[in-house]
Amino acid sequence: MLGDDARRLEQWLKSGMQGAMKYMENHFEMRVDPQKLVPGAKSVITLLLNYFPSQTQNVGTPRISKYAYSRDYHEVIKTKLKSFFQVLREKIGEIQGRGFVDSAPVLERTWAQKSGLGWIGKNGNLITKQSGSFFFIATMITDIELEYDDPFARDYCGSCTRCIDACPTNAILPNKVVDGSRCISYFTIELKDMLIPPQMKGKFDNWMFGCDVCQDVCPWNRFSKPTKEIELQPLHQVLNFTLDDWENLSEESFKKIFENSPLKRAKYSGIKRNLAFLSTHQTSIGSKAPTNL
Ligand code: B12
Ligand code: SF4
Ligand code: SF4
Repeated sequence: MLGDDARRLEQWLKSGMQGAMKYMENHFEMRVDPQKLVPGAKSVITLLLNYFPSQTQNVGTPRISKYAYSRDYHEVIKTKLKSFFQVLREKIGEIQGRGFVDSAPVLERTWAQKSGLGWIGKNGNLITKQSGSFFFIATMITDIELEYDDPFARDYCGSCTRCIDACPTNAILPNKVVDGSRCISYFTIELKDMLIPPQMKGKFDNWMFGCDVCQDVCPWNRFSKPTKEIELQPLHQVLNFTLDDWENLSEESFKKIFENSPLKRAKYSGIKRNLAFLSTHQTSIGSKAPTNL
């Protein structure tokens, strides 16, 4: 059962920082108590998978967050979790439990910090000293007792405020609170069937799907190394599509090319909306400086 983290989540929800992500309001009890999600749970195991790509998109094209360069990580990680369970069963004997990545009511960053893997940065992300923050978090909740690691006690952000200063929409608030309803990732991916509010005009810095600004500026990400995971290699369309390619992409081709990609979460209509928002509200596509029309 989580104490402080439960209160932080409650406060976040009360302030409406989930915006239209109504799923964040569901299953509060499960989210703060793994025993409610997996009856008989005794341990939480946290795993990280690096997704930092070896190549980046061409400059000047609509920008995609690095986590979405490859095929969908949910599928890649679910397969890995199944094999890990198999290995554990062979080594330890019959164990029960479930593995999760991203979509279940689990406070994944909290458990990663409690498992001793890293600290929560001012940008809200879990950061490790060895490799920064460009990794996915997966969580296994099991009925076995283990020798538990100590929580990660230190915070290596110090007096740095680079992420706060660089966030194009001022979504990063004091005390490591990120207002989800102001984040470009929310507007470009999670906001379904709705227009992006006009107050955001000129602020997206050419991001079409997700946003990496608060991680790109983080000094700890100097230590990021390209992932060796073959399943997470970038799709060549993500790297090479020009603005014209995106604008002329048909729904049929979108569905075919991005069938197994995170981009399908925004749907064709979402990508088109984002492109239209960028072209109407940016003076120069691809420029790094925020443009205000
Ligand atoms: C909803 C969600 C979003 C929303 C809202 C973001 C948010 N701030 O919550 C949106 C769509 C905006 C989003 C964006 C992104 N997301 Co997201 N998202 C989630 C999701 C599904 C739930 C997060 C959640 O519970 N939020 C509620 C808030 C209250 O919880 P929290 O931010 O996790 O904070 C908790 C802890 O950090 C802790 N905490 C907070 N402050 C402090 C302070 C101290 C001192 C301590 C000890 C603890 C602590 O308490 C909080 C809980 O009460 C998780 C998956 C999951 N099930 O956990 C992925 C997840 C957090 N997202 C992830 C990623 C990669 C991203 C993006 C980088 C994607 C992108 N490039 O566009 C951005 C980053 C934006 C940012 N700076 O946070 C990864 C994070 C990996 C990492 N290294 O941390 C996750 C874990 C998915 C995964 N399985 O890999 N996301
Ligand atoms: S992902 Fe982008 S918009 Fe969201 S908090 Fe980070 S810098 Fe701000
Ligand atoms: S940019 Fe600076 S303040 Fe922000 S998470 Fe990284 S180290 Fe912490």
